Amino acid sequence: MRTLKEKLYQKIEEFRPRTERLLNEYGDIVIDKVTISQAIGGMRGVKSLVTDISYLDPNEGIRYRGYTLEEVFKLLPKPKDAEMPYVEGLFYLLLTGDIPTEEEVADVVDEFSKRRILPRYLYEIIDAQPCCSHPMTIFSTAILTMHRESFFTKKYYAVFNKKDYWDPMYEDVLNLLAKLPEIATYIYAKLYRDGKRIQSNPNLDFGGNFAFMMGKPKPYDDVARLHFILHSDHESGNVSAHTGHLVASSLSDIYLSISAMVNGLAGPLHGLAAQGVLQWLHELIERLGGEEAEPSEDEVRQYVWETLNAGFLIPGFGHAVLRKTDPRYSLQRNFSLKHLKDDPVFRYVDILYRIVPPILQEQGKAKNPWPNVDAQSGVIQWHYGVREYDFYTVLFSIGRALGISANIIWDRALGYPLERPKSLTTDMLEEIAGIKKKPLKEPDHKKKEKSGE
Ligand code: NMX
Ligand code: MLT
Repeated sequence: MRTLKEKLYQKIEEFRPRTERLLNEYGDIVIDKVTISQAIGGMRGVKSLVTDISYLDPNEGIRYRGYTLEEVFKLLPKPKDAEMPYVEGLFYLLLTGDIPTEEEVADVVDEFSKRRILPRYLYEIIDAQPCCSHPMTIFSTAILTMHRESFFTKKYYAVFNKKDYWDPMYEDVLNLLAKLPEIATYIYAKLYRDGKRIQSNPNLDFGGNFAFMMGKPKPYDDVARLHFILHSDHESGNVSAHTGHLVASSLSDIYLSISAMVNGLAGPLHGLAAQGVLQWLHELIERLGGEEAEPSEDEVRQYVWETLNAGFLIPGFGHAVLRKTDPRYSLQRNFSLKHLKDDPVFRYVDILYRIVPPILQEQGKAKNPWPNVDAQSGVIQWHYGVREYDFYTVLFSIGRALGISANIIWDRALGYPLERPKSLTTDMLEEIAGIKKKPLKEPDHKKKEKSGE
C-alpha cells in the first residue's frame, strides 16, 4: 500500500502538466468580466480563483472532489459501530480525490495520532490569555504561536526547489491538523471546566478522540465526525478559505495561514453565525416562555419581524452563493430528526425552518432566504451538552482547517503565485461609468513655460 504522501506525490506529478498547459497555451482566454457593482460589492460572483478540491453550485450545494455530501457520507469508510465516516478518510479524499480503503484510512489515523502531542509552551500560551478572551482568539493565538515549528519556513531559508515546496508544507499540515482537537479541547477545559482536562486516547480516530477529550459519550463521536466533515470546505471564495489561501500565497507557512483563516471565520457574517444563532434562539425562547412553552408559529413570526425591523439580521439564514437550503443544513436536520427530535430547542429551530424563508422573501432584501449550515449546527452541540456557544466557531475552524490545508498543499504543488489583484479609485470608476470626465493633465512643457523655467 502506498502512503497518503506517496499517493499525493503521484497525483501532483500527474496534475502539473494540466496547469502548465492552461498557463502556457491558453493563458489569454477570458473567463469573466467584472462590473462596478462587483468591484464595490465584495467581488460577488467574480470567477477568479481556482481549486479542484470542492465546488459550490448555487442550486445543488457543495461537492467535495466531485462527490455530493450524501455520497461522501455513504462512500467513506467508517469506524466500527459508527454512523459517520472517519475524518481522516475525508482528508485523504480532499487531498487525493480518491475514496480511501480501510487500510489507507488506518494509516492516516496512525499518522495523526503520532503527531498529536502539543509542545509545552502551547499550554502556557493558552493559560496566559487574559480573562474573558473569546475562544476563537485563543485558538488563533495558539496556532500562530506554533509558527516556530514550521519545516516549510526552515526549508525555505535553506533554499530549495520551488517544485518541492509542497513536501514540507504537507509535513506542517499533518503536524498542525493532528494537534487541533488537542488545542481546542484544552481551551474548552480551561474556559469552561476549571482547567480539568481529559488526556487524549491515542487509539481513537480524530472524531472519537475529540469526543473523548470533550468528555462526551456516544454518539458525540459521530456528532464530531459529522461536524468536521460538513464544515471542511466550501470552495475558495468564502472569507476563511480565501484568507488562508491569500496569506499562504506570500509563502507564509501553514501556522500563519490557518491562524489568519480562523480570524476570518470569527466574524458574525461568517462562522461566528453558529454562535449567533444560539444566542438569538435563546433570546427568542426566553421571550416566548422558556424551553417548556408551546410557542405558536404566529408568536415566532412576530419575533422574527421584530428582529428585522430593529435592523438586525436573522443569523443562520441567507448565503452569498447558495440559492437553496444548504445541504449541510439538511444533513444536520436529518441527524436531528433521528437523534433529537424532541429536544425543546430543536422544536424552535424546526419552526424557524418553516417560517423564516417566507418572511425574508416578503421583506425582499436577502437574495437567498433559505437556512445555511449555521442554523442547525449549534442546536446539536447544545443537545449533547456543549452549551457554551462561544465555542461553536472553534469547532467550525477545526473542520475548515482540513479543507484549507489541503488547498494550500496543492497551491504549493502547482506553484500558485502571490495573490495580488488590482484596485481602482472611485474617480476611475466614475470615469469608466461616464459620469465624470477624465481631468486633462497639463503637459509638463506647458507647466515649465508658465513657471518661466
Ligand atoms: N437576515 C436579514 N437580512 C439579510 C439576511 C438575513 N439572514 N441575509 C441577507 N440579508 C440582507 C443583507 O444584509 C443585505 O441587506 P442590505 O442591502 O441592507 O445591505 C441584503 O439582504 C442582500 O444581501 P445578500 O446579497 O442576500 O447577502 P450577502 O451575499 O451580502 O451576505 C450573508 C450573505 C450570509 C453574509 C447574509 O445572508 C447574512 O448576513 N446572513 C446572516 C448571517 C449568517 O448566517 N452568516 C453565516 C453564513 C454561512 N457561514 O457559515 O459563513
Ligand atoms: C462557508 O462554509 O464558508 C459559508 O457557507 C460561507 C460561504 O461559502 O460563502
